[in-house]
Amino acid sequence: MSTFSTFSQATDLPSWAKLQAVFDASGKHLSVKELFAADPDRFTKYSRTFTNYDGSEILFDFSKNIIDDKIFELLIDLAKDADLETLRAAFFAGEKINFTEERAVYHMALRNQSNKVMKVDGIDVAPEVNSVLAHMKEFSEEVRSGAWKGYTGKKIQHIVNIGIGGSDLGPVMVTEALKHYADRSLSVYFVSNIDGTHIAEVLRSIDPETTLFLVASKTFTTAETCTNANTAKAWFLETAKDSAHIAKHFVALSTNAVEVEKFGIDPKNMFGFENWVGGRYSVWSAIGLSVILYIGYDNFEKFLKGAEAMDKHFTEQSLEMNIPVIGGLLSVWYNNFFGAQTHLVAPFDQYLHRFPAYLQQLSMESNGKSVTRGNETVKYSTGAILFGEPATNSQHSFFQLVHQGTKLIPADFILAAQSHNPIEGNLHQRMLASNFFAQAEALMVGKTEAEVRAEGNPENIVPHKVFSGNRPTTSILVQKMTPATLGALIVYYEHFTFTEGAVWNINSYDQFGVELGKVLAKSIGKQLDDAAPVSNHDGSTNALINQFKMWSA
Ligand code: G6Q
Repeated sequence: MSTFSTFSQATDLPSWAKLQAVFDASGKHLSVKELFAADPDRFTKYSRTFTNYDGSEILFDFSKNIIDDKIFELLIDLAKDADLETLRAAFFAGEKINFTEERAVYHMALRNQSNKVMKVDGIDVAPEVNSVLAHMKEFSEEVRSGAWKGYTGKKIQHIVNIGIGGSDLGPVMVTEALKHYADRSLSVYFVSNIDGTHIAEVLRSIDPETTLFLVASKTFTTAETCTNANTAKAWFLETAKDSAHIAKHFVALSTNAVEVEKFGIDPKNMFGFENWVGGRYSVWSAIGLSVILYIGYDNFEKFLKGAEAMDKHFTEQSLEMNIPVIGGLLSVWYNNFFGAQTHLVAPFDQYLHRFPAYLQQLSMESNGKSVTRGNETVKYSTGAILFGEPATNSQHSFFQLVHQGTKLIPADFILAAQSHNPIEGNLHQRMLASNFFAQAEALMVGKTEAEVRAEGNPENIVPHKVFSGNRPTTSILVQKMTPATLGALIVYYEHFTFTEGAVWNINSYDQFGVELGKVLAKSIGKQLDDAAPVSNHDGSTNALINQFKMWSA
């Protein structure tokens, strides 16, 4: 067993067996509507308010979930039985809880705005974090003010982040989410896909004289990023000619100084971080440079402070009051007892349109695991399939299945009370908000046969218009989607994911699953260099490759 595992299978935990018994006896038949009718305090009992460092608040309403007092108590026991608090202490002490890669998981040190001593391998990492932040501040101020000039003396207008996975999804999501705070004279672009279309389309919109490329790669060896960065460099040099000009137009966000230098980027234009920052947790690091350039350093600092406040909440609050712990435990409840396969996150916020995509990586790369921390195959279901789209758009597409399908789909709805764009006398915002409330209510309350009949529907139509209801939602109401709020919200989901992983007894911090396909792609890539037919794969793969060779010739 790894040092961080004190049990084998989550199903062996005493509270798991108790939860199973309660589920079988009554849990699966609980009606949230009836629980509300019976308990006027239900909302108060199951909602929690998070107070951010700036005094702003976020309301997490868990009361529409299928739980009662007994289940809530047993879920908390489950966290205790799984030794969540011990693992959390190791996590925040910089211990190597990512034991398969022998790494600490210490992105919390990147948002250590209160400047605590935070050690990895006995060394305080705070000074290094602060020095990179100071470098990013100085650099971003130069670029934003126009003091930093392109090779022909012009101010930078276009920022292109070249990176993939964790070196892309965070920056894309945050720049979109906080666009309200952006310097609109700058445009940001993100190139991630190896599909040449991605970079080709971006290059069509920019000008080499006024473009700054950020090559974002922790390892600086990722095939997609290296290929895209080389394409960008070749495109730039077509106009700029002299490779000395690269210094003004390419910077690197990486841990690999050797490869950065080989690429031709001056090490003083490199913003570093350490291997205790996992890719999907790296938006808080140098990987966030595009965010800083776009919204300014002060706003980024607020983003970090909001994140730090949620870390503080997570480490200091009792399990019963701990918002990410409750969220994660409810996810286990649905996943493992109700057999739910999915987790829907629907932001009622257009600025958050990439938030579900970001959370998909956070959740599914972290908890898409089937081996315990004790190296055994898990005997239960782990990571949920996370999906989502902003509402109200999603209501007009897949919400049908959420309301009337055969599957239980636990959902999170997110709304900011104050819109950044209160246009038409705030009409849009009121309509948006009314949908936020209505969807959660409708999913819980449903519509009975009697109600459908009373509406005068013909008898053969009645069953089609019935809504079973009792479909669980968590409503997250923020005051305004500020940098501080977004920081806290992301960290809510980070520690939600940690909680699930702690109970499932899996290592949430490695990602070997993405390796196999990468290795195969490399060897097949070589076979695509010529027209000779291949025969060393399975029948389907051989036929597909050979057809591709014929059609692409
Ligand atoms: C995230 C993953 C992965 C990673 C990308 C990019 O946790 O490790 O998504 O971020 O593969 O890696 P590089 O930053 O090294 O290019």
